[in-house]
Amino acid sequence: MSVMKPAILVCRRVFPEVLERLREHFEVEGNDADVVWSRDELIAHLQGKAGVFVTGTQPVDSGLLDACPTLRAVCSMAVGYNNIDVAACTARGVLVSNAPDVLTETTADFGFALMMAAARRISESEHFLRRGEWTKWSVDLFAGADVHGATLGVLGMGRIGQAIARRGARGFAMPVLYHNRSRLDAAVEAELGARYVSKEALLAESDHLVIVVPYSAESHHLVGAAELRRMKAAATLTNIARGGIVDDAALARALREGTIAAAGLDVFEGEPAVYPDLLTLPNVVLTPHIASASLPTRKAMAQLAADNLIAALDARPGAKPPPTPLNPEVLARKV
Ligand code: 8YV
Repeated sequence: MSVMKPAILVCRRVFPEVLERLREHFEVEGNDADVVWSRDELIAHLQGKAGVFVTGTQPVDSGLLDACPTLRAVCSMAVGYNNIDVAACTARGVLVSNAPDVLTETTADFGFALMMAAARRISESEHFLRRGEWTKWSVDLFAGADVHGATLGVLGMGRIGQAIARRGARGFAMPVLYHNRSRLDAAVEAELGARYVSKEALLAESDHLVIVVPYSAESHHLVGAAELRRMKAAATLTNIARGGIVDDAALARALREGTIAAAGLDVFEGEPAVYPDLLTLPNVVLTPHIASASLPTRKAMAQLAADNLIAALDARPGAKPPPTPLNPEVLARKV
C-alpha cells in the first residue's frame, strides 16, 4: 500500500537537486518562475500544505498561520529569522528552523571584502576608470584608508562577527574591539584577540566598523545620526546584517557631509528599494544582499532547510530531530 506523502510548498526557485531530494519525501509545489508572491498569494499556495520552505524574505506571522491551519513546519534557508514570528509558530505547534553555521565563513569573507572596498575606494575608482576619466597618475589619486593595523570594530559578536574578528586580528594585524548584548567568555575573547567595549567607545575608536547584529525592534536604527557623529571622520561603516539596523537616510547625510569617510552596504531598509541618495554618493559600495552568495554556500543553506523540513515532518517513531530548530520545545510536545 502506498503511503500519501505530505504536501509542501517551496516559496522561491531553488537548486534542482534540492527539489529532487524534497520530492523523495513530499508532494512538492515549487516556484520555478521565482515569482515574489503577495501575502494573499502565499496563503493561497499554502492551503493543504504541511510544510513550507522559505527564504529570509517571506513574512510568516500569526495571521498567516491562522489562515494556513495545516502547516506544521516553517523551514528557512536564511540564518536571520526576523521575518518569522517564532513565538506565534510555537504557540500553534509549528516547528521553525533557520540555517546557521553553513554560511558563516562565506558571509564573513564578504563583510571583509566590502569593508576593504570601502576603505580602499575600489568601486569609486573603478567607476572613474570606466568613465574614461583616468588620464594621469596623481600622488593622492583615490588614496584611502589602510585596513592592516587599523582598529576593527565589530558590532554584534555572534558567529559571523567572530569570523570577521579572526580575519582582522590574524590576517591583517588589526586590534579588534567589539560590542555585543552579552560579553564573550574571556577564553573566546583571547582566542579572537578581541576587546569588549561600550557601544560609545566602539563607535569612537573604530577605524572600520562592521555591523553583524540580528534585526529586532531593539536593533532598529541602532546606528543613526547620533551614533555616526561619534565616529572618526576617516572611519568606514559596513552593514552585512539587515536593513533597518542603520538609518539609511542618516548614513547618506553622514557620507555626503564627511562625518565618516565611506561605507559598504549589502542590506537596505525596505530592500530591494535603496534610499535614493545612497545611489548618488561615490563613497559607498552597494551590493544586492549577496554576502552569503557563494554557490557552494547557497547550496548548503538550501540543503540544510531541506534537511530540517524532512526531519520535521517525519512522523515515524524514533525519527531523527531536525538539525537546526529554533523552537525545539515544539518537538518535545509531540512525544
Ligand atoms: C540570505 C541572509 O541571502 O541568511 C540570512 O539571514 O540574510 C542571507 O544569507 C537570505 O536571507 C536568504 O533568504
